[in-house]
Amino acid sequence: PLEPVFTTRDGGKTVFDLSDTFYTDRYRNNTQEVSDRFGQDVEVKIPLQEPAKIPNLSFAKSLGRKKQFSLFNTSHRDIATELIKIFLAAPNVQQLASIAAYCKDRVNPVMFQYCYAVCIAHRPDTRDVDIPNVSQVFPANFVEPSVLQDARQEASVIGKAGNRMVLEIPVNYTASDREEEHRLAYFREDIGVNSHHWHWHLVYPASGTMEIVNKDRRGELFYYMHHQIIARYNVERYCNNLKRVAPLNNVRDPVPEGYFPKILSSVLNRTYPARISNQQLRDVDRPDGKVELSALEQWRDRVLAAIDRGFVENTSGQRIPLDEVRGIDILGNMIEASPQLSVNSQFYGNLHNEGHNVISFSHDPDNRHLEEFGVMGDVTTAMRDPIFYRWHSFIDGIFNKHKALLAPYNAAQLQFQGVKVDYIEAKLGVANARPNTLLTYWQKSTANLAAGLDFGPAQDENIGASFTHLQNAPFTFTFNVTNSSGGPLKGMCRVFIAPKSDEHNHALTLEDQRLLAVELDKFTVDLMPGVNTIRRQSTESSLTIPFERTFRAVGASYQPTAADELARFRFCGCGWPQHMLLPKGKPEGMVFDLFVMISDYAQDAVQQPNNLPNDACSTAFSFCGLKDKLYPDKRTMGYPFDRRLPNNTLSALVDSFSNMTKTDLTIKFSDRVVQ
Ligand code: CUO
Repeated sequence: PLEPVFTTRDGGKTVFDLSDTFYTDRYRNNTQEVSDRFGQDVEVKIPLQEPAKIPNLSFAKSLGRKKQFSLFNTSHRDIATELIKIFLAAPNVQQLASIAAYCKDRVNPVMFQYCYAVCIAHRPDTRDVDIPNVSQVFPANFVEPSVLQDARQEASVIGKAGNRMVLEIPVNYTASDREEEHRLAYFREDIGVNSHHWHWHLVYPASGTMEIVNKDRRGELFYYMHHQIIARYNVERYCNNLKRVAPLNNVRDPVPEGYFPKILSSVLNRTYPARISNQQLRDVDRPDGKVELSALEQWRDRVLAAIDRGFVENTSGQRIPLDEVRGIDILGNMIEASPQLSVNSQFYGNLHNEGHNVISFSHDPDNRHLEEFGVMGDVTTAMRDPIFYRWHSFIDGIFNKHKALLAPYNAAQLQFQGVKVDYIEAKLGVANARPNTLLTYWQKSTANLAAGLDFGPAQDENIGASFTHLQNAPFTFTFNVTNSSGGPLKGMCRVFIAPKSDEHNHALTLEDQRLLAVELDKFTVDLMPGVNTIRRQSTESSLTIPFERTFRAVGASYQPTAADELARFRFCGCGWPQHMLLPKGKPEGMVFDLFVMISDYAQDAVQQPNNLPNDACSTAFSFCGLKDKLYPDKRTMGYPFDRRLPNNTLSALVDSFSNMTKTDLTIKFSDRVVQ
């Protein structure tokens, strides 16, 4: 990828001009090539300053430019941490630009992109600088490779963007219907789902400097964001008549799920290695990392024992209780693990990360074939593989065990005196729509691949590629709420859906339902005395980001409006894609419980440490938090479904508490493609 390092939100084309000072010696004799790279029609050229100090990049030598970079690999992460420190230490943005330009072609490109994006996301003076979406910078990680070949051809043969064909990314290219797991490929291989996951790990790095790692409740959010992904995946499996995913509890068992990714690695121009069906996992012993299966088992046993005992021990032997407030956060950082935030990484190890490594190298654990890691080795691509969900179900099971050992929520923790939710509905925004019947279908959309094509067209030109993804018709929630307290109240409205029955149509217990509950939205409401009617659009969800932020939506016939441009320049990719807000449902309709609870905001409110306005990007706070602020909900994440509840059924629960209610919600899937 050779796109300019920076774009700014001023609406103009800005590049940092490398033509006078050659930070990479190879360019010195080829001024023409340098100016070609940035196109002729650049409006603003910013000459780069000399870096005050040329950074010593010898620490990055062992991760070659053609090696795959993995955030799960400890030595790779240590190298990235050094580069991030260099970027963060730059005294101002001009110096940062110079240093970044100096480093860009001298270190591993994928690591560069990651470190650069982490730095942009964390420096106060780059608040207004875009982080290019990973699916545009490294499109090879997201689409079937023959499309990229066509894209290059299209770019080189057809000069004007307007005349170029929109290329089509095929659906169903990774497997056939003989493979049951392939029914979920639309979820696992969704560009928005994968780019969200990459951005999440970028916003919440496990290692780096303390100031970027040590975020409010990051361990808890690691648990919650991945827990919700597993809940969503299991619900999606029910929609496709599959049973829940089996946790990968035993690393000695062969893994029945094979996966053949067929996407290209960004640095090697070869496809990611595949994993055959029934692969046995083995000890990894490679030049840049070793891990034994027995270590995974030992760490697992120590973590589970700590949960049973109700405390962890830090490096000086002090006991720290795994209580109902801090316990989950401690466990999240310890199991992921974050070397900086784990209470004792020597003892509790690096369970989740090393599991990714063992799985991702199962095809060549000792490097005898000189193969790189499979898709599980990188946060950009891991969610494509069925085994991601098995591994994360296992990790989620450990967290859930801790939660299950806490006392069930009691009435005082659930009720909101004086508040009664009388009525809820979700309704499509079309005339004569039936309440509580929602719709999903396929949609064909277009994304621009231009930024990620080496020697492709200039940055302002388009290579449109169309792809088919799940979509839901927009809808509106309506709630009627009575406030009989006599004065105004403020509440937090928490909206979930939960499946009512499993793949055999057996009714689920509340204990099953709470682990499968999918958060749809969370927002504050002001309740005046008397009856209140609250309306909320599905597009306002606290989980999602709009399409324009997931993809830079351009194609041959696409003319961006001012609002699109604004969205593009407010680009920020952490957030569940809006088009995946609802599970697919079934053609005949699949019935869910739509659940709403209004909790007492007096107990939910968080006193923010600063008065900074909310960052324009911070709209998907349920999964991504708020930039530079505390997580804006004091309850533990997932409340009220993160702990056991005092009733056996959801009906009994909502009957016991007036501030909750539920209704049947049907999601119908229509198997047609809307352009
Ligand atoms: Cu996000 Cu395992 O943590 O991939």
